[in-house]
Amino acid sequence: MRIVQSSGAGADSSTDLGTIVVEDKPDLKEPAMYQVVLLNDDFTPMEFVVFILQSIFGYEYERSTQIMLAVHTTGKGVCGIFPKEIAEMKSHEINELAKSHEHPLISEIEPLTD
Ligand code: TYC
Repeated sequence: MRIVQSSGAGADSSTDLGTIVVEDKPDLKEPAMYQVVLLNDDFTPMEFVVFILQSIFGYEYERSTQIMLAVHTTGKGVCGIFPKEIAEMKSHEINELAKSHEHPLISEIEPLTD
């Protein structure tokens, strides 16, 4: 922020334009991005994981099945990348839904480093 004192043409206060506050160009930064990571376990039904991926991330059935199978075979997998607050919300939603259905499914968030 800069403060600019401006006085008008004359010396008297009738032409004084007062003080102007000038905002500098805002320092805009890209938000830090986070991955929502789904962890495999031996008990959560595959259909429930597919349902989670469809309902929380909006993936089609086929894409949800691919992601679920990738997690099932490799142990974990990224289901989406979002600004921190959204990643936190989605991960929380997954974990709460899983708990309410008594499945051990867990998701985590991880900062995306470049
Ligand atoms: N491994 C589970 C099963 O065989 C399915 C599963 C997939 C569980 C992905 C969790 O994040 C997961 N029923």
